[in-house]
Amino acid sequence: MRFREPLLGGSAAMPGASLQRACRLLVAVCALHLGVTLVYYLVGRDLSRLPQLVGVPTPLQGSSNGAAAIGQPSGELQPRGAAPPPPSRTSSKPRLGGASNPDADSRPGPGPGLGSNLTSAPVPPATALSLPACPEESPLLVGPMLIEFNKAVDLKLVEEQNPKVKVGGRYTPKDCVSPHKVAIIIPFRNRQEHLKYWLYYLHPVLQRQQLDYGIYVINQAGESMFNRAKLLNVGFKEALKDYGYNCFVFSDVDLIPMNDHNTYRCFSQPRHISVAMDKFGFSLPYVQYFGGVSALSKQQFLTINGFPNNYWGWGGEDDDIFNRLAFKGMSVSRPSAVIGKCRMIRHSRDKKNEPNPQRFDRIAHTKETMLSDGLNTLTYLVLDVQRYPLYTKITVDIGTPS
Ligand code: UDH
Ligand code: NGS
Repeated sequence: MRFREPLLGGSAAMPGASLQRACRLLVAVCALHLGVTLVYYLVGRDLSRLPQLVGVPTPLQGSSNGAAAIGQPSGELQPRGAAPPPPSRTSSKPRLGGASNPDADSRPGPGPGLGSNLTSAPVPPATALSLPACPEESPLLVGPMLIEFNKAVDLKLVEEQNPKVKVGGRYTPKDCVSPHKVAIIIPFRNRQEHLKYWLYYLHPVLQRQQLDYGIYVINQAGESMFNRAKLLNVGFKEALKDYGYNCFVFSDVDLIPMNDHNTYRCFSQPRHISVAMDKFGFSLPYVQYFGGVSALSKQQFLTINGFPNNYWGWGGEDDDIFNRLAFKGMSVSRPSAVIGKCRMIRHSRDKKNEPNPQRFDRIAHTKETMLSDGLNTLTYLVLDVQRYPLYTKITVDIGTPS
């Protein structure tokens, strides 16, 4: 009571005036609080959304999965076990690709007559704006997986088991924006049975890894000597005509990872993925080994002028790639031998892929040849593009040994 009178002043005579005054004060304080809250909300909202709006990727470098020195796999052990689930089309006609044909390279989307269900913007802008970035490590991973090749794969079933995979073998996570826009390039000829296993095992893994990916099977036309590295160069160029991929995983068709923590994405240094193959007793055959499955960012690939085009037949091209990386001052990033375990589908040697007698001489000269043999001299003719439900198959004439 004592304090009320001075506070009320001249209006002390009005009944309930002190209550009125107190209410006004309360309203003012509330308004101020609301205003401050609003400002904080707006500022906070902008900050958290900026990276998604402009598609700022999580930096490829500095990951916990990151670089290990060549031949010194980084430790990233992950326990637990789970088996993955077990295991059609559109087309086009010849066009030139490669350095000799700038037209083909500037194709913004699939060419005339191509099954062109793929778009260059798989995430509609409105959706992309409201999605958070995918976490650094996917929460969907299960760890070790049982891999076996004793049951035939039915691709129709694989399609049904992977309903979120779009035509051409494209997938984009629905609930988050992945910074890893990965084109997976598979060199190929007459290995359909192996491809079926690959699709059956890899699609679920790649989705759990929350990658924004597409599958490209680069099929060498004709009967001449096989050329793995040149097919991979073709895959790089052709995939970029579909979408803004920033990462390229080059995978043999017969290699399956045994642990989904072995992420098929790029790192600050070129990544060797198949580091512990069953056929080598789950370890590297030699420290410079870079064969099987590897991943290079677009920039890493461009820095080494792509892969060599002139390794016809088996062997040496992966060593040449390793040399290119070394000459450009890069190191190789690897998962641990536990995470990097993988199985190879056993098979006999393919016809027209006999050991290349020139390979030792070639790898001795990578330093000079890498400047004049690679992406800048790549020529080929695309004969056909098929967009199957689970992969894009590009049939290509890459010529014959010169
Ligand atoms: N490839 C084909 N078709 C071929 C040759 C190679 O698709 O005719 C592809 C396929 O993706 C394969 C990759 O190129 O996984 C590498 O082929 P490679 O022959 O260099 O390697 P791979 O590990 O075989 O398949 C090594 C020789 C096997 C000898 C086995 C003797 N028991
Ligand atoms: C090396 C080859 C590599 C090949 C590796 C593993 O000797 O191209 O063996 O081959 N290098 C040379 O021949 C110069 S594998 O056992 O997987 O067939 O990748």
